[in-house]
Amino acid sequence: MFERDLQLMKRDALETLQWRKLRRIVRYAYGNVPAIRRRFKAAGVEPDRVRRLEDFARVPLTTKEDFAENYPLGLLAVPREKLVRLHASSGTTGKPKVVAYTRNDLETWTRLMARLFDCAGVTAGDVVQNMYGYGLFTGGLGFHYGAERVGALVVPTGPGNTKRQLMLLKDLGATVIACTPSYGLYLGEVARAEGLDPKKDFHVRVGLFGAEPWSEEARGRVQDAFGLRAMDCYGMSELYGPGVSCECPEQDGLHTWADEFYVETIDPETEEVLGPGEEGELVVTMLNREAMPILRYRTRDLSKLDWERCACGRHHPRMARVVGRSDDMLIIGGVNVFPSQVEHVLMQVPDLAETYQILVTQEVLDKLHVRVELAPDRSALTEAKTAAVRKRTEEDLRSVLGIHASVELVKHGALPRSEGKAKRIVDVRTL
Ligand code: DLL
Repeated sequence: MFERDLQLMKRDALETLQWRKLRRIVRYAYGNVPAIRRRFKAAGVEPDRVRRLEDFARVPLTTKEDFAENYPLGLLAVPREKLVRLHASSGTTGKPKVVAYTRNDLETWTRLMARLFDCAGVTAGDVVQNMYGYGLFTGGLGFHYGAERVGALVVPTGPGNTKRQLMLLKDLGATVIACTPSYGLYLGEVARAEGLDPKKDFHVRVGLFGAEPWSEEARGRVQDAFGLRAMDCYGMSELYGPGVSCECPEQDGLHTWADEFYVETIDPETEEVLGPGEEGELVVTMLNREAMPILRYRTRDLSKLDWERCACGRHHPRMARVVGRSDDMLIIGGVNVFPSQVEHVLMQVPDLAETYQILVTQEVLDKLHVRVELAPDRSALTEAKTAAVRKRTEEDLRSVLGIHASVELVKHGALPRSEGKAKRIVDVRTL
C-alpha cells in the first residue's frame, strides 16, 4: 500500500494532525498573503486567537471571486522564482482562475494522486491510458504523475481522436482508463459502432472517472459496457486538481485525505457549519499548500460527509458523490432541479442512450425540456412505441423532479459529444 501509515491513520490521530497543520497554515497564509491578511482584519480575526477547532469557523471563507479579484497571481505566498508550474480553469468573469505550484506542492499532489491509484487497486504492472486533457487543465498531468509514482505504465493519449484511442486501447492493452464519465460512455458507444466488444476486445478492469457530476446509473452503464470497476475521483484546480478524494473498491463514498485537507460542509445560504450526514456545500482548507494557501474554500459543490470507518479499513472521512454544483442548480418555477437528477431518471430507461441535453426556455413561465437520444438499436422504433417511451420518461421525470419536463427523443448520434466535461445545460432564458 502506498503511504500505508497515512492511508490507515485512525480518526483521533487524523484529527490531532489536522489541528496541528490547521494552526500552522492559518499563520502561514496570514503572514504571507496580503489579500488573506486583509480579509482576517476586516473580519476581526487574529490568527493566534484560532486556538480551538470551534474558532476555525470564524476564519473568513475564500471564494471564486477572490481568484477573479486577485487575477492572475495575487494570492501567492511565495516569490515567483519558487514556482515551477501553473494550471488554470475557467473562471466566473471570463478570466481563468490561475493556480500555482512550488516543487513541494507538486510533490504533495503527486503523492495524493498515487494514493488515488493505490486506493483504486492500480499498481505497477497496470497500463493506464490517460485520456484527461494535458495542458492548463489539471486532469492530464495530475493522473499522469500519480500513475508513474505507483509504477504503472502510462499511455498519455489525452482526449479525443476516439477511434485511435480504441486502437491503442486494444493494441497496448490498457488495464486502466482515466477520463470523464461522459467520455467513458462515449468510448464504449464508438467501440460497439466499430464492431468491437469492449468486454472481450479490451482488458480494462478499472476506470478512474471524474471532473464532472455523474450518476450511479451512469456508473452501472460504463461498468457493464467494459466489464470494469468505475471509481469516482473528485478534485478541482484550486485544490491542486484531482486527488482531493477518491473511491476504494467498496464504492461507498469518496475518501477525502484528511491529513492534507480539512473539509467542512456549510449551509450555502447562511454559511453555518453543518454536521456529518447533512448535505451542504463543501468547504475545503488545504493543510499543506506552499504557493497558494487556500483557507475555507467555497467549492460550490454539494455533498455530505461521513466519518464512519469504511469497510476497506480507512478512516479518512468519506464524501458522498457530488450531487451537483450550486451554480448548476436550475430553478424552474421555484423548484430546484439538478442535472444529475435528470440523468438518474434517463439512465433507468433502457430504450434511451447516455447522451442528453437539458434546455431551459422561457415562455410565460420557465420551462424544462429534455432532449435525449434513443439507444442505437431503438432508432427504428414504431411511432406508438416511441410515444410510449416518451410518456414513461416524462412521468418518471415528474415523479423525481416534482415538475413537468417535456421530453424529445432524437436519433442516436444526433446530439454533440464531448471529449472532456459534457455540456448538458442549454439555458436560453433571458431573465
Ligand atoms: O475537474 C479536476 C479533476 C480532473 C477532477 C480529473 C477529477 C478528475 P476543475 O476543472 O477545476 O478541476 O473542475 C472542478 O469539477 O468543482 C466539481 O464541480 C466538478 N467535479 C470534479 N470532480 C467531480 C466528481 C477538475 N467526481 C469541478 N463528481 C468541481 C462531480 C466533479 N463533480
